[in-house]
Amino acid sequence: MPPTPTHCPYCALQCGMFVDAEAMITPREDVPANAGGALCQKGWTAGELLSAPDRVTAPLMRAHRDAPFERVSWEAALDRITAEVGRVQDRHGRDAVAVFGGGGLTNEKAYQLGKFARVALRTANIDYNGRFCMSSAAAAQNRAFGLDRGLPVPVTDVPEAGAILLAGGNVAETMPPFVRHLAAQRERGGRLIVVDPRETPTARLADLHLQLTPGTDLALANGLLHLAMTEGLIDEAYLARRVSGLEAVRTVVNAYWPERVERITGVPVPRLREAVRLLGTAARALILTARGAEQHATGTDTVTAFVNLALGLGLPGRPGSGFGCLTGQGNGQGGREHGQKADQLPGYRRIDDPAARRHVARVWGVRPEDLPGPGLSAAELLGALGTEDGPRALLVFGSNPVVSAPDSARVEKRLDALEFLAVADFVPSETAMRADVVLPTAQWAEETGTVTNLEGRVLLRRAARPRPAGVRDDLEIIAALAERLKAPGRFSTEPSEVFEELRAASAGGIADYSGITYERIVAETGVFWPCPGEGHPGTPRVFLDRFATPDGRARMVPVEHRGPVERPCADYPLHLTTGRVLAHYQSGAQTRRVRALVDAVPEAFVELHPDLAGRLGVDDGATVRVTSRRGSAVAKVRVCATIRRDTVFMPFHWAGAARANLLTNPALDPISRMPEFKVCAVRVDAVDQDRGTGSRG
Ligand SMILES: Nc1nc2c(c(=O)[nH]1)N[C@H]1C(S)=C(S)[C@@H](COP(=O)(O)OP(=O)(O)OC[C@H]3O[C@@H](n4cnc5c(=O)[nH]c(N)nc54)[C@H](O)[C@@H]3O)O[C@H]1N2
Ligand SMILES: Nc1nc2c(c(=O)[nH]1)N[C@H]1C(S)=C(S)[C@@H](COP(=O)(O)OP(=O)(O)OC[C@H]3O[C@@H](n4cnc5c(=O)[nH]c(N)nc54)[C@H](O)[C@@H]3O)O[C@H]1N2
Ligand code: SF4
Ligand SMILES: [Mo]
Repeated sequence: MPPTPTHCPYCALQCGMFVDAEAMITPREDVPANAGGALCQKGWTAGELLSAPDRVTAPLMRAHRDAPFERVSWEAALDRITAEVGRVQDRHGRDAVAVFGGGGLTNEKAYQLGKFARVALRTANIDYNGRFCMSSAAAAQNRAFGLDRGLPVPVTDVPEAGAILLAGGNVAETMPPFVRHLAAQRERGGRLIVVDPRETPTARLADLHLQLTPGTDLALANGLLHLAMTEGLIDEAYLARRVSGLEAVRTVVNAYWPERVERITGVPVPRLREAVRLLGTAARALILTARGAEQHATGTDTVTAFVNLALGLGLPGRPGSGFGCLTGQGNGQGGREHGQKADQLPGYRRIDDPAARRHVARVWGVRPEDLPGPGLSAAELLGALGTEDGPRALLVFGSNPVVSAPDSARVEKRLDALEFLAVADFVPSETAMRADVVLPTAQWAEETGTVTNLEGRVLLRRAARPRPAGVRDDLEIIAALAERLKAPGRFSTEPSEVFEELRAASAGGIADYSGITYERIVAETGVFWPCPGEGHPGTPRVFLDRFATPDGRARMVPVEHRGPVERPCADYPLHLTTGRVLAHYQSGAQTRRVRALVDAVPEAFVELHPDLAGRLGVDDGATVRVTSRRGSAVAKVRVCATIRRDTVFMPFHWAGAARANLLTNPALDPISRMPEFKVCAVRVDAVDQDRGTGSRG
């Protein structure tokens, strides 16, 4: 059998790859995202997880949380879930059963899960881990442009940009093949500006590194717009024609003079000037944000400040230019469009919009008045589990919040307070191991479905291998539960049939997929949404003629710097920021089971500046305890001069006592409901291995 062309199971770049019958992986060269056939180490080794020794291959069940799991039949597991759902809903109402999804699910699964929650469970409470991901960028783009797509242009436009500003993204580790597009840009004389408190491998590629204090991006962006205005780099004609709200923004950014911005951000004035000059004089320029700028309690306003800068320079809607966000998960884009969000119906429709409810109810064969309203957002949903008014039962598909949610010790308590927890996963994740029932699901190479990558390009993943005996895929699980719950309408287990229904449900919505077919995706190597008809070419570049707002103009919104919720103080004198390393993915549930990746980075660590390490009297490899107002985590020291003296960094890929999320602040952005993953106040104590005590810093 020839190898099957498909895409990577991990990040939003969705590199093209071939998978053969032995699960060997080789790169495809026809997919623009990884043109030339690059893959990162995670992609190359993705096949190993298919035969992970501890892969779940039979449903697991236990009578109560302290009992050991037993392997049971699918009938027994599904019957138990149905009975528990019925019992909880009879006693506490429909919303007492909640669903938690993931941005790694294909479009078909995300769509079906949203439909299942609204039609089979009839609960308002479904949300997903994308709230922890790019939701602030989504909220800011919706507010400014009326539409939220990761990149406004295909990756093939990236090399054409004269200047790129990347705020809070470390693509050299999080999307390594993307660096090729940046390298091509450099070769053509383009310049790269990176905004990051750490001198990351990405920052080292840049012409200009703005090494700001964590949580000060908003002031930086306002300061850059201030300079663009005072230095005559503003595109007045474009603003007059295409944008509203300039005057209010001008008033606010007036107060962000360079010296003040240097004081807030720690970035020297000459660097601010250089950044604005590069951006403002390039014929084509891109301003991009990623999690570093977005995962803050002021994330939506921070991204808005960068959008304002882009609009001031006249970039959005100009060929090869614009504002964009680098989405994160494999289907981070599509996963947020088709209804697994608490406030949303398929096609990026609002669940509180009567016309949207009528349209989707018709496709689903139910009455609009039978659809629930908006439910709790991810962090609030997790926080309410097992409380008096909160959900009493939870079904999880595609997330591992015990490791990845903020203040995760509290999340463990909330999960343990549930009357019932079921998790569908292919590995015994930390969250699955707290459940009453675990349902073994198929993996990416064993099933077919579409994903929408960071460019807004809809791609087809194809089954390349049979799944192990005993395993079902998510669509089969959802269909079997829907049938037991006597749900109206149809829950197909055929991905292509689910996609046909998704096309109809999304038709006329913002994320309109009605013109996209599996055949077209294959023939055209992906189709860009919006694509409102089979004769429509798709939309590789957005906003060329108008923005997706009612009057077609983009909206500038004035925003003020407020800074992080927690500032360093006497007890917690350092900033903690968190993020990723190349070898591991997210909660680590997948990559901590791949040998080469474990060998590459075997355990959690905390980056300390040499001065700080010296003050603490710790060397590279020593063990330290990092403590915030929420709790403590223990990790090995990595001494590096690439981090600011006032900041420490921990990746969040490890479980147990090494969890960065034991420390993080669950404070939420008021608009996107994004937690403040990227900054909280901590202290670091050297752990004397013998006595468990040590010095403080
Ligand atoms: N190897 C790997 N790749 C991944 C993933 C993974 O887990 N591992 N996950 C995927 C997913 S879901 C996502 S969302 C993306 C995330 O991709 P990125 O956003 O690139 O990843 P992060 O490491 O979370 O954050 C990026 C940078 O933000 C910086 N930062 C921290 N605080 C601040 C701040 O206040 N301001 C600014 N400007 N920068 C700050 C950090 O130092 C870090 O270098 O990666 C995707 N790709
Ligand atoms: N401190 C800190 N915390 C963070 C972040 C940070 O930067 N700092 N980043 C946040 C971000 S951006 C994200 S996206 C989240 C991600 O965090 P999580 O939501 O925990 O993401 P994963 O680790 O990818 O978890 C996915 C789980 O679902 C399983 N899975 C994968 N695919 C499927 C599927 O198709 N079906 C089913 N049923 N299961 C599947 C995997 O085996 C795994 O156990 O973490 C957030 N947490
Ligand atoms: S960059 Fe992302 S999509 Fe590409 S191989 Fe690595 S993890 Fe997979
Ligand atoms: Mo993410």
